[in-house]
Amino acid sequence: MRLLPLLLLFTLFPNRPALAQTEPKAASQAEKSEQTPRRRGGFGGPIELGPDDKQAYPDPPDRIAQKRDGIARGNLEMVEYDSKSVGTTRKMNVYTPPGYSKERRYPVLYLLHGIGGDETEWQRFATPDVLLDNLIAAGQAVPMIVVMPNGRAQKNDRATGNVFAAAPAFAAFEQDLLKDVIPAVESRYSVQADREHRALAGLSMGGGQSLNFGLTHLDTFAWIGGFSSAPNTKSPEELVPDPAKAKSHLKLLWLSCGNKDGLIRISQRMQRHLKENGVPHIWNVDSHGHDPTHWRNNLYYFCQRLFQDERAEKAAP
Ligand code: FER
Repeated sequence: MRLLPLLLLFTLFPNRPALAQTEPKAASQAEKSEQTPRRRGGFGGPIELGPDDKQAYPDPPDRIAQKRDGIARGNLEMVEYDSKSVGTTRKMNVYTPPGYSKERRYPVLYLLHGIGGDETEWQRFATPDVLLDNLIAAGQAVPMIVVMPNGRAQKNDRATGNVFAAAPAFAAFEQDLLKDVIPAVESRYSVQADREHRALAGLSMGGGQSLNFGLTHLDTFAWIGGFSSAPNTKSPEELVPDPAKAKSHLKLLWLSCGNKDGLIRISQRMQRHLKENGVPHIWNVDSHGHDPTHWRNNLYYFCQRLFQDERAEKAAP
């Protein structure tokens, strides 16, 4: 029965198309320490927490996403590019940092949305422009360009109807990203066009894409992040077949998931593989679900590590 898998998905994910769970209240420290190791996920499947599944970075205050007075602001623009791989003109939302100038070259973060989203989703969920304006003003992130493309590489790339039916287009985006998006960005903006200045991260479906494309293109990306990565994530053995290569090439590999997110087993498997094979990574399990606050908070901390070496690292709660 071809319908059965779809029916199953609708049962597992009743709140499509956004697929973000309603925001649970952040758990207090006391609630966190009373966590039972196993509970119902409600989204995706049962959740079993192990000893490594801990919060690495505290929940930041909401003011991280509030516009501050008296600081320089970057710019957001929706730009179009011709995609040879899809055969259409496509859109991407691009943030350039405060004082962006052609006299300088900037590193670039490519940021990928979830299955129910499009090129506007990250901005709606997490205001990366505000997070970065605030971090850059405080000296806690380096000025960078953030590119938010549409990860559904098909002619009709709107998130309408059965969003799960577009899963193959999320896989096809690999070609669009490598052959169309990145060249378009590098010809239009003043960028540092090498692996050490290119990052790839995403949420859910986009987290799976980031791990799939990033870990198999270590010559293109040195900084990779998967937040609440979805079941489109390939197996850890396929993505990290050569741990020594991953270790020598990666500047940062960030995995995160909420401990109320029924997709956590995907990230847990990857984390275990990395640990068993000695590949350094960040594993941040907070007390959120499959929701925008988790994505915002992890983007916030991820950006503070990006394009900086360990010595320059400063964590800002
Ligand atoms: C799935 C469950 C969730 C899946 C994708 C998702 C491709 C994506 C969720 C999201 O992006 O929020 O089985 O299969």
